[in-house]
Amino acid sequence: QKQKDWWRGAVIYQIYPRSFQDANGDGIGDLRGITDRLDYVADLGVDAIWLSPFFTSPMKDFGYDVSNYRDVDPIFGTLADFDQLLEKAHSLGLKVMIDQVISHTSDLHDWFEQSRRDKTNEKADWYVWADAKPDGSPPNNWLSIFGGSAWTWDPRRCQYYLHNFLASQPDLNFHNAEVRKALLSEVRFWLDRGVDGFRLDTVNFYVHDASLRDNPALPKDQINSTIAPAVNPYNWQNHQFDKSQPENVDFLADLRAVLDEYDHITTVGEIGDAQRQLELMAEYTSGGNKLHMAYTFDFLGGEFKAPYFAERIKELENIVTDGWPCWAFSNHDVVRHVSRWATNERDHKALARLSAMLLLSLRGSVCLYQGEELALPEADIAYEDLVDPYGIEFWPNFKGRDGCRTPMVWQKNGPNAGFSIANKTWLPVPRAHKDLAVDQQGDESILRLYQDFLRFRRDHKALTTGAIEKVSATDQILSFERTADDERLLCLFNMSDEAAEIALDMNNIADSDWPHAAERTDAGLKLPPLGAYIGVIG
Ligand code: TEU
Ligand code: CA
Repeated sequence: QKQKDWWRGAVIYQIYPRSFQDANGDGIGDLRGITDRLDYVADLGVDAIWLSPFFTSPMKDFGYDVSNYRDVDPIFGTLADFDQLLEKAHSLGLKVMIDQVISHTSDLHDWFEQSRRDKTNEKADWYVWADAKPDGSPPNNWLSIFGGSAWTWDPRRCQYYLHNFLASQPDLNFHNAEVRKALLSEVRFWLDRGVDGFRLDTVNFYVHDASLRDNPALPKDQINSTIAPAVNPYNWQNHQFDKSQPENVDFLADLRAVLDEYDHITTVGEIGDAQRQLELMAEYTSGGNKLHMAYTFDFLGGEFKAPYFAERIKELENIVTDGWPCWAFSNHDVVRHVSRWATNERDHKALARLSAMLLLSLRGSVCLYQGEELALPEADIAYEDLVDPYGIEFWPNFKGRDGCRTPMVWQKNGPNAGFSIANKTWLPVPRAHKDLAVDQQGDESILRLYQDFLRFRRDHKALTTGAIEKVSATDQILSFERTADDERLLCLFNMSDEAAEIALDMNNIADSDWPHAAERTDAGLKLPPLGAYIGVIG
C-alpha cells in the first residue's frame, strides 16, 4: 500500500535539463550531466525527480514543442543515456517522472507535416483545422497565450489551424479517436522503459469546443493574472470554449486505464485556467480513476500574505474534497518566488527560509524547482540575451521566462559556476548567483534548511499525508493544524516583515524539535519577522 501510494505527500524535484549540468561542454545541459548530479538530488532528501522535456524538438519553446515523442533530442543525448539516468535514479531510491506534452506537437512532427498537406490525407483531421471567415479572418476570437490569434493560416491547405501557444505548436484534435489512441501508445513507450510517472503539460487544454464558439470577454473586475500577465490580452477573455471542455475527463480516464496496467505509476497535471482551476482540479483528481494529482497557479503567482494564503487553502479544501493537490512556489514558467515575493524591507534569506517551511507544510505533494533550495533570485536578463519567445513578444512589460531558467550554480569559482566548460552557455550564469552556489552553502544555509526540513517532514506523517485543519489568518500570521493518527501539529507562519503576536492558549502545546525563534508571552506566542513555529498539540 505504502509503495503504491508513494506519490501522496511526495516531494518532487523539477529538473530543467538545459540548465542543470552540461556534460559534453556545448553550453547546454544534458542527460549525462543530470545523471552525474543525481547524488546531490538524493542527498537533498526528495522522493522523485520530474524532468522537463528532453524529446526530439526544434526547441522553439525549448522542448515543449515535441517532434518525436519516442526519442531523445541529440542536444540532450540518447535513449541509452536516458536508460542510464533511470537506472542510477532508481539505485538511489529516486522515482523518475517525465513531462508529456501531448496537447500539441511541434509543427515539425510527422503527424502535422502530413496533416497540413491537404484536406483528405489520413491525418487531415488530427489537428484543429477550420476555414477562414468570409472576410478571410480567423474562424473565431480565440487567442494564443504567447500573443496574437490562436489561429495561423496555412497557405497550402488553405485553412487555419489552432495553436494555444506558438504557431509552431499546432493543437492536436482530441475529438479524433485515432489521435487519442496514438497518444496513449506514445505514453506506453515510456512506461515500458520504466518511468514512474508523468507531469502532464497543459492537461486542461486537450479538448476544445468542437463548434468553435467565441470566448466571451471577461468583466474587468474578474481579470485574474495568475495564468498570463496582465498585459496579455489572453488574460482578458473568459476561456469558456478554447479549453477545459467536459470531454477532457474521458481522455484522462482512458489514460489512467493504461497507467493502471503498470505498477505504482503517478501523474501530476498542470491546470492553467484562471476562472475554474480548483473545480478542474477536483474533477480531474477525484474518484481514483483519472489524474493522481494536479497543480494550479495559485501560489505560482499571488501574494505572499497570510490572508491570501488562508483563502486559497480554504477554497481548495472546500472544493477538492476527494483529490490530491501538488503545490509549487517556483517552476520554469514563473519568476522565482524569492524575487516575486520580495519587498524592499524583506530579508531575502528569511523569506527563502519561511517559504520553504510553508510550502513543505501544506497538504499535498510538493514540486521544488532546481535552484530554489539555494534561494536563487530571478536573474536579470538583458534584451540581447533573451531567448524565450514569450518574453520577446511582450517585452518589456513581461520579460518572459529566461530569468528562472539560467544554469544551476555548483561551484562559486568553477567555469560557469561548475555548470559547463563551454565559452558561452545558452543563457548566462548570473554573477549574483555565484555566491549562492552549492559549494558556498554551509551549516546555516538555505540548502541545509531544505535538507533538514525535508527530513523533519518525512518523520511526521501529519505533514506528509495528514489532514489540514483550522486554517486561519491574521493580517500577519497564517495558522493551521496538520493531523494524522494521534499526532496534531500547530503550524504558524509570520508572513510579514514585523514581529507579530498571536493570542493562543499555549498550555497544552509543546515545542516540536524543529528549531524556532518564537517567544511565549502571556497572551500566546510572538513570532519574529518572517518567523515560523511548529508545535505539538496535546
Ligand atoms: O505551460 C502552460 C502555461 O499555462 C504557461 O504558458 C504559463 O501560462 C506561462 O508560462 C506563465 O508564465 C506549459 C509549460 O509549462 C510551458 O513551459 C510551455 O511553454 C507551455 O505549456 C506550452 O507547452
Ligand atoms: Ca551539453
